[in-house]
Amino acid sequence: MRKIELVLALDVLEREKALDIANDVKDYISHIKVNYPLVLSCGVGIIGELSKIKPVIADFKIADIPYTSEIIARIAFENGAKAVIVHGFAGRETVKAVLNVAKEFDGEVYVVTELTSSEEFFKGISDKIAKMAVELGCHGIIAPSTRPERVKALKEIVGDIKILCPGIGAQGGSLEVVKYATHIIVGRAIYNSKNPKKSAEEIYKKLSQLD
Ligand code: O7E
Repeated sequence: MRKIELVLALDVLEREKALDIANDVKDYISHIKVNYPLVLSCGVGIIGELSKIKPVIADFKIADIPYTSEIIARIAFENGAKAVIVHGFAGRETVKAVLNVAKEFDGEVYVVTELTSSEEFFKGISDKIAKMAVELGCHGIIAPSTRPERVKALKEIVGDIKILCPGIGAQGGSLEVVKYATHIIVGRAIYNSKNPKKSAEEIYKKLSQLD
């Protein structure tokens, strides 16, 4: 049976709260995704602290020139990240630069194809981004659960690399994407819940049943 993992998007601002929630839900998640809100509030050292609980995906949405992108990726990996997220639209050279750093740390690189919130400037582009991710040997893509038909199409392009789908819960994404995804990324539906552990458990169980 195919197992779909739950990734916690930990977009809270306080260190204590982040660590408490991560500890609380750790039995139900495979990774913690750390984004700018937490790192800009607590400092990059939070990646190392959370890594002691679960592997961390550093979601710095890297989208710069190769030189700068490499530095950003290096900071993430040096602080204990297991994977980084890069924007595919930044181009092949940027993705290659990030992959080179990842190799040094035995880390992974996930490429954003199109955003859950808007496809305005991604139409016709995201398929090319997905192809590039596979050609370069990236480990996964980020694809929108808000548009399951797009996740299906992207899956046909990328085959067996990881597909991480944000948008379930607060953004109204569809669990239909479990047919194609390897990971579901959930933030507010867990960390804003009155009982994050219970909410994470419910989503985890739902994923197991849908498998
Ligand atoms: O809506 P939530 O609270 O469940 O959180 C979703 C998380 O996934 C949040 O950290 C957001 O930045 C991220 N995300 C999207 O919501 N949509 C996307 O298209 C892509 C991401 C993401 O993780 O990819 C990195 C760019």
